[in-house]
Amino acid sequence: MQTKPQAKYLKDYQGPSHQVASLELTFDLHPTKTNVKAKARYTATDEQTSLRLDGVDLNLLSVSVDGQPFEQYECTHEHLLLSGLPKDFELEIETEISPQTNTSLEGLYLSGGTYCTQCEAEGFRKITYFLDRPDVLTIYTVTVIGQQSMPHLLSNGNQIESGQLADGRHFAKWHDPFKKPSYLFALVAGDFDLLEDEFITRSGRKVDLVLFVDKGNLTKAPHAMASLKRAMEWDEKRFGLEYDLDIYMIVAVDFFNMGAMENKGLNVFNSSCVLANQQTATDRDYHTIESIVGHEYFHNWTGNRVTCRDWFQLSLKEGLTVFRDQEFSSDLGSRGLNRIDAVMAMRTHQFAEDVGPMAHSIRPDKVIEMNNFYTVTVYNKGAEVIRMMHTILGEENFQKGMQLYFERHDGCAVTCDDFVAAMQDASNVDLSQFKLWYEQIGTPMLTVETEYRAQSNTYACSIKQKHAQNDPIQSPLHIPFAIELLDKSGHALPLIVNGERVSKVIDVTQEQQTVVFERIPERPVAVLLEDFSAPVLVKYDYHLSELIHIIAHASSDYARWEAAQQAFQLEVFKGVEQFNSGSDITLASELLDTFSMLLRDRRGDLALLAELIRVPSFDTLSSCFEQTPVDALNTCIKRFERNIASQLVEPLKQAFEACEESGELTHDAVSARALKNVCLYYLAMVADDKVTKWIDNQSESDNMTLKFGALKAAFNAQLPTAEDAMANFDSQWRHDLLVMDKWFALQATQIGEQAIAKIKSLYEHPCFDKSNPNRVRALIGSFARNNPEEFHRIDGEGYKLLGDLLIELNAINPQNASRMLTPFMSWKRLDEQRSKLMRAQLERLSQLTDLSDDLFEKVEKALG
Ligand code: B3K
Ligand code: ZN
Repeated sequence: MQTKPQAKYLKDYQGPSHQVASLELTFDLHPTKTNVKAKARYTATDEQTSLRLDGVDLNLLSVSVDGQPFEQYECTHEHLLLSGLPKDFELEIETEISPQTNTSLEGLYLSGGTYCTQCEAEGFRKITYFLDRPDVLTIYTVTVIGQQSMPHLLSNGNQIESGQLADGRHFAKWHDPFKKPSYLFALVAGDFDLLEDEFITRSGRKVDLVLFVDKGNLTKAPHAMASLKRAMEWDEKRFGLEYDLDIYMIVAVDFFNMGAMENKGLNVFNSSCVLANQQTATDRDYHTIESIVGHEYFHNWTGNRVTCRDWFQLSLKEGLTVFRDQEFSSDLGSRGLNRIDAVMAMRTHQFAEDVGPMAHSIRPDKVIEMNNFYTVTVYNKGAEVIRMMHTILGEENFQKGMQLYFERHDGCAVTCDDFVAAMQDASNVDLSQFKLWYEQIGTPMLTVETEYRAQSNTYACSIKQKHAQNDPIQSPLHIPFAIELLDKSGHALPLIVNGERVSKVIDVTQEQQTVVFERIPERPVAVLLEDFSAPVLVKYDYHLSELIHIIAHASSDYARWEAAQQAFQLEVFKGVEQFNSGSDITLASELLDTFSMLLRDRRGDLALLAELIRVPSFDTLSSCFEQTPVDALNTCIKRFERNIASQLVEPLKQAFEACEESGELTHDAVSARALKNVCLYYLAMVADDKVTKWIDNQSESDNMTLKFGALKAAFNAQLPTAEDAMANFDSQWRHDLLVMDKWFALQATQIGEQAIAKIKSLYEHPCFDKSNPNRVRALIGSFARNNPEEFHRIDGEGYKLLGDLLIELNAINPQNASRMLTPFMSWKRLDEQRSKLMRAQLERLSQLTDLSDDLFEKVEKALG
């Protein structure tokens, strides 16, 4: 019988039993018999004589204490328990591990022919026995021994020695002068092409920058390098933070569970988040790469120099670093569009997590498998909480807070409370009520009512806050609520309260609050929660005409997009009713007219225009319903798209033709391509000869954004040419798996009686590989997320496809399996028949005898 995985609780936190002064590691690399020697100086923090080290899947070869063989130990499945120890001693442990058979991609593993490591959160224990917890920081010296066929032997910090060995192998020795926790350790060994550059810091130090990519991929490396240099410069300018080592290395590997990892001085990246040129990568990919390169770089201060005391504090580094990478992208690109991206992630994924069985606060207090908590809540909502502090304090005070945080905690492992305390002390702004954001669970709801009083020229706005049912915190939160009042021409009216001009951010701190704005000459249109100033839901009875007014006239890109989203929402509510009563589903003509006007006008950012006229996704819209009306929603989305296509043929054509697209990577060119692709997507649904020709031409483009845009348009509209186009793409790109991922993702969106069988048959495609997370995510992740029609088939075949795969992944790669399981977490929000079918898949999983902790935790919660 398997023992039930045990949960850990924040309330049980205790400091480490020992401090570690230094750690010397020696790796003798071998695919199945890598020898690891770990020599460390331990000092007990009190009188105890025993030490419990973490270690999993290790073959223990020997233990010695102060140079003498030591036998007073017990070795269990997850620990090494030593007893009868002095207070201060040197411990040397020799173990053997097998990177080749490690398909979990955690610990030391082989990716293609490259050795690499992934230690966050608790992967170091798969390498050697150690106090594998973030509050044990020490100085690492690492020797890597390998074959000559692996010319590059890398670890953190600076290389201090290297040389040949008698047996024809060679070694390299690395020393990292900064104390770090085990999760930031990294080792890489392989044969690469190198892109080298340098950066001079503002204090004049030279830093070598090296990008290691698979042989033959050098033409795809410059964008990541340029992104890194931009990130280094930006962090100096905006946060005053400078890089601290003499070398910064990034290695791209093909087998990786997430985007990238911020190991000190030696980032390991998923190759999909590094490699790009215009032939192989879309503009979106370029943006993602810049933001992830930035994110990992920014961790050097927020995460590495100041790290987390325990894993419950993960948002301390992740929420803050996401906030920093969002600001980086916004300062360098379009603030409005970046905000739209961030809010979309919140609304579509985080709000869904909040109403599902995995709902947790940004600082969770109970965890079974830590890898399950690298969530949109900890990351994205965590970033929103930091953003609210920034809004409340303002940039200047926020930066003072950051400075104080580093002054107090550099080199330490701290808590979210420590961060808030630094912000509060530096700014003298009381954040005691605000701190509840770290504990509350679920999405708070603000109900807003407004009243215009013509006699007094006042506009009263009353706001009521309500917590989610599953929220343990039921006292009011401190919510920065931004509001704008637009006049008839769309200009923001000055906000005057009690005779004084006030900022647009209202501090909502009570359960119910009313603000009366004065000197309002006419009934205004209210823009509520401007810029998504807090991660909350707003309930307000908008009239479609008010939303159209905002879309057409507001000056803020974000407000216009938000209004378009709300308008689609209103239309969907109406459409679902029409579906239920069997009547025709159509988009309101006022909305179509507005889109038509915008397309003809083409003022402002074309990428924004592309976003304005895009019908929100199934997942985004389903979050507006307590129970997802699957069939009605699928029908509405399709009908709306066809409506736009058929009613706006001319303006869409006009816009498509008018888009000057220079083929460059400037913001304007990227925006033009975005609009072109949206136009083509719609036009393909009503394709005439002209449109077909445009699609054919664009499919030949050597710019991947355009090429793939055309392919997607043809495939989605099931044009007669689509099948050949897909086959051509396949034969053109088989040599490039990252490009093939786009093809797999598109294949996954196909519909029709044979869809499931066809998607399943792609498992046999020569490029597909279930042990590679990128392939799995491209095909099956995209199926579950972007193909609601087939995934939610009423015969349950879509759920079965995912269920079958999860059973296989559970044995290969539990972390990836657990992430892929997420769509099943919302089974309770489906109709009776579908929820039964989904539940049946969860039950199948729960019966597995070798169910991983990762899946166990989520399945148990889902079924509980
Ligand atoms: N810190 C890593 C994520 C590690 C995930 C472990 N399951 C990447 C990042 O957030 O920057
Ligand atoms: Zn991060």
